[in-house]
Amino acid sequence: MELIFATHNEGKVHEIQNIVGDNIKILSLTDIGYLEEIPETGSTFNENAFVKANTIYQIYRKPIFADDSGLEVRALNGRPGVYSARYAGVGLKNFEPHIVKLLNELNGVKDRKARFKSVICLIINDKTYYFEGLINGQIIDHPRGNNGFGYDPIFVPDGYTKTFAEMDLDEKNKISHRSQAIRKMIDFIMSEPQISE
Ligand code: ITT
Repeated sequence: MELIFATHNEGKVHEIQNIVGDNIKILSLTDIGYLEEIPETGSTFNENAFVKANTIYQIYRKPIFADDSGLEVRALNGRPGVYSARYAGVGLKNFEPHIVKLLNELNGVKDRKARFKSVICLIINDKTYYFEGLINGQIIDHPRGNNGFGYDPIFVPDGYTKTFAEMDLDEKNKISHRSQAIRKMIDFIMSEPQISE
């Protein structure tokens, strides 16, 4: 089956295609020729995931999902949270300023606890479903690693010594917030014969 993934983030597409394998063909917004940004007007991951999925569903009326995700830092009361992609400014060409801003805010702060959260909103046959994933970890002082995207170079998941950006895709996908949410979505789709046809 084909599923449209309402995202412009190629890092997300790459991760998710690796998880779902050949059974499901993932089409990104670029693949379907939708080049506009979808304004994220919500104040929660659920609301923004719905806005992205529903905007595209209303146009194409085909099975579609969207991911809204972000990094919640305990010492910052959960920031950047839903603002993770726009933390140091909107539409920046590279990600470094967001990381620099976060490390500056945590300068001298002992509590480095943080978590990544992903909420996936799936719309099929006019019905809406949500799937969630979470991973706890620590923010380190200096970026390490070149893989992944976003805040991966400064996040070390609990129980590991590597950052997400030092892991290869398979390692990150075994444990990440997004892979947990996606696996729940795939299990759901496969358990509903009328959907998975
Ligand atoms: P779309 O809305 O087009 O999907 P986006 O990058 O704007 O792409 P979000 O609004 O969901 O996506 O913002 C999520 C941000 O949180 C993302 O840009 C990263 O900065 C961060 N993030 C989420 N998951 C991450 C991960 O697995 N590794 C590193 N950073 C991540």
